Amino acid sequence: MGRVIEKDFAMSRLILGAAVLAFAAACSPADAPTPSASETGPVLSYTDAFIMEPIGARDMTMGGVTLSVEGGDVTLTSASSTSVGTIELHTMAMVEGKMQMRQVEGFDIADGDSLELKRGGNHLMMFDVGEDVVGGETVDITLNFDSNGAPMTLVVEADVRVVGE
Ligand SMILES: [Cu+2]
Repeated sequence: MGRVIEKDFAMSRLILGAAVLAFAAACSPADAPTPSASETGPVLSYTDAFIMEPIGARDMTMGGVTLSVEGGDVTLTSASSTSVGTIELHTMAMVEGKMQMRQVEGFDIADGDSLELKRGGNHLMMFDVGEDVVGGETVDITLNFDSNGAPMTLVVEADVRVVGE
């Protein structure tokens, strides 16, 4: 008895599957079926990548980016750029009325969540900034992640911004 029901269920799934396929084909013939998250692992995306142009003769500055992840948890562990000597991951918090920055080992991003690195909050701290980091230019930053023990990288194109603009 149970087997019969199972078979009927499988059959209706098959018909439904065929209908969905036909519909998808009619809508976007060129699109391949989207692989499930378990096949691809986490997928990272970003917006608002930026670096502040260093002020005056300074060679240090900060940058930021908004990162989102779908399909798994990741940890941002480090960042680098050919235009910057060293990039550290920093938090910023009020301590006894003063803004205080602290270097951290990483920033966790849970599946479906996003991480905002920005001015006045968690940020990318940059030392030995190159002379090509000037307003209006773009600079590539490579972000390194750990995803359940597996390394992942994401290269973001950061706009160089000028303070006050
Ligand atoms: Cu900092």
